[in-house]
Amino acid sequence: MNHAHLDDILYPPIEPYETGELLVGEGNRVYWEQSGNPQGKPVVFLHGGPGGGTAPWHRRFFDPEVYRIVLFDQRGCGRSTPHAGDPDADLRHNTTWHLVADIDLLRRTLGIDRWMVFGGSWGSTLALAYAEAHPHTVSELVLRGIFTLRAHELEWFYEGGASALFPDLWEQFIAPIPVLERARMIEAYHRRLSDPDPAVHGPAGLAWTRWEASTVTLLPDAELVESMSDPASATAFARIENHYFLNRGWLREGQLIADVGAIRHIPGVIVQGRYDVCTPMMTAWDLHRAWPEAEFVMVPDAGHSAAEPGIAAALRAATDRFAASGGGADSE
Ligand code: STX
Repeated sequence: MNHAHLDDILYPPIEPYETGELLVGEGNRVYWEQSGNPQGKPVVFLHGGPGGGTAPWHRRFFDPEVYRIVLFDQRGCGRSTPHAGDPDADLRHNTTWHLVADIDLLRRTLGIDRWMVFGGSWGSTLALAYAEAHPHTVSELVLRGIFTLRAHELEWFYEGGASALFPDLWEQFIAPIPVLERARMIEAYHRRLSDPDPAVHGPAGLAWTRWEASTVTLLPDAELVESMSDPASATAFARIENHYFLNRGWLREGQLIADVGAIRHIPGVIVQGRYDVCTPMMTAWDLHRAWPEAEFVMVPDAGHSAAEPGIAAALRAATDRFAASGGGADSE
């Protein structure tokens, strides 16, 4: 993806000062890295998908003089192993609650008492799940493109709603699925994505992933679509997302918004693009109504991606504001 436009909005590119692998159980190794100020205010970045992985530009939302920036690739994707793109990938030990436990194990391994939790899209889902389970470890929440995995959110994107806006791309999304199976797209895709034969899971992974990559920006971003189109990462992204959505994230319907009382005391910012087609604003609005203490920032000319200029600016403003309010690794 081309991020030249972000040079005027985000912090300059930086490299990690430390990287490592966390053994989280069942043979899974989770890649993590730290950048910025080793004595700074800790923040953990939760990437999207699930299955998306982190990228170097994700470090750039945080002032490197102020923040101790922790990025990690969730189980099965990015630089974590085993990789869900492998033909015989086994996702039984990859659920929301495994990831929540992994986040807290990483926190304790790094010797951090409390950290800011920053997540967009699926990263916002995971941030809410983590914070509601471990509220005492979270100093602030910065959430973008709110997604809570309710049935109508999944139906909107995968069962026809968004086809009203992207009928041309929807045609490509449904192409690998025979007509008689199209009433239940998530299940139909699951059958193909779990097939070990690359001739079966390969085209399905590509079509699933390209549907999302082509609809997450306000205007088409060919480089984003290309960057997600290599077979291993497209398969991993599609398999992990589809597995989570088939299982409704192992959440009760509406759980993350219903349980927001556990985190309403935590300073929070909700950033949402008006023209977000992947995770439409209805969910951010429902969260805002349930959690009125959090600052709600609606960006009127943006879609879903964190790289949209208005979204990136709002996210940086949020981390800058919390940086100014202080708080090192051990402060309250
Ligand atoms: N998935 C939403 C999500 O987390 C339903 C997400 N959407 N697009 C992305 O992540 C990428 C930017 C990784 C394509």
